[in-house]
Amino acid sequence: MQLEKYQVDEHNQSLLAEHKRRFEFTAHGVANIEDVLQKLTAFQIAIPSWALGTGGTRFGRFAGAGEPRSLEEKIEDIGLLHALNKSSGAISLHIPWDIPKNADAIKILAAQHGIRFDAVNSNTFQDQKDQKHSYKFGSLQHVNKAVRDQAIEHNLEVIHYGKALGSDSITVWLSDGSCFPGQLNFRKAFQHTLDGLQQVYAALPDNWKMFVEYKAFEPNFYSMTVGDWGQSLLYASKLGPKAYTLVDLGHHLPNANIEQIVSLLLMEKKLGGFHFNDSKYGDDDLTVGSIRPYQLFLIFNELIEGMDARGMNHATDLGWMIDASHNVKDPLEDLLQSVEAIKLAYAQALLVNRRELEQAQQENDVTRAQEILQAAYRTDVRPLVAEARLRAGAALQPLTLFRKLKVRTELVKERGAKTVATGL
Ligand code: LRH
Ligand code: MN
Ligand code: MN
Repeated sequence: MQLEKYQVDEHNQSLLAEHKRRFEFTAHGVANIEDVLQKLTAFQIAIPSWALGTGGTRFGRFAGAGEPRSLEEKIEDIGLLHALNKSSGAISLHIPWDIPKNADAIKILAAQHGIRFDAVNSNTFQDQKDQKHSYKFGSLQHVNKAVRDQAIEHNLEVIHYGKALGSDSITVWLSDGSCFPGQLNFRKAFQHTLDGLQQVYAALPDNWKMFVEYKAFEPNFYSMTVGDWGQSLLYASKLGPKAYTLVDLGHHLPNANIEQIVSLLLMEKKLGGFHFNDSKYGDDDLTVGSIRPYQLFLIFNELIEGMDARGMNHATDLGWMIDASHNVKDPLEDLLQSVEAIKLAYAQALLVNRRELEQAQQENDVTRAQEILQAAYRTDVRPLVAEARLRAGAALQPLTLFRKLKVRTELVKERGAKTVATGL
């Protein structure tokens, strides 16, 4: 299924008068409105290839209908999202869940939908069929060199696929760790992992980045070999200037101050990118902004502060990816909601009066500082994000149009009711 321009135009036309009224009201209070709109338009968020089917838990999976059956259909799905919101112009591939067998054709298809390839992800947390050595006791940390070499080889293969697609970064997330005290020699596990990452790093093309993603727990529950931002930063620092820390919002212990982590990583030039999602307990992978939207705003507030301090380009200097997938919603609707939540938090953070905030901080005026942040957070920025979409040729209300056009029903007609996408 493909969205036609006239369908978007008709939808926008029907909502235009009301939108203009709301936009003018909000825009009136924003001094640098054109700058804000231009930044919102430029900001693109990569969609993970593993989130286009219904996610599961270890207790079961309830497959949706009309799920994409191939990488080509996943790209078509992201094309639909991008046509609706003009904010999802990138895909992040997980290999071997999605192997681009014919990279040239895949690249052309993606380009037709205005989609580029963001970070490629390696997978040494599952055993694949025909794989020689098992990752049951880890991959790069493994006590057996043959297992470590196999994991290194896989990462090199992922870089190879990424190069063919025009990607310029690899995300390495390791599930390595231990489940019980005494199982692992922490020092040796770290050194083996560092050695493996160094070999992968050595194979990076000049313009590539490596993102080292950390996670506090799961699937290992006693120790994780890349368990927090300190450990990730240690690896990234030892590896060199092309290695960065990747922050997945769900990968912290409860109540972690993620915005402070972000600020310091940025200061150290070691923040590489993001996996956006939301959670109440652990790595819940829920829709972005569904549980803690204020935290998301505070993170964006630090991102903008830190990126502006270093003269960075908000849209292109960090990797922005969603990493959310779950059991109960239509994955495409869910992704539309996640992208919208990210853009709303970004828009709110763009409205923070930085000069006044700095002054309040300088004067230790704590009350005023809080007022300034919350004034931005409590602004209804939905009309600003909608206006940016309108100017980019997208839908004023992507979710409404998605439902009105019965996109899922069309996809079920094309693909059938019983289809299962690859992924978690
Ligand atoms: C691990 C993780 C990591 C994986 C993805 C599927 O929890 O966040 O980024 O690649 O989930
Ligand atoms: Mn992740
Ligand atoms: Mn995760």
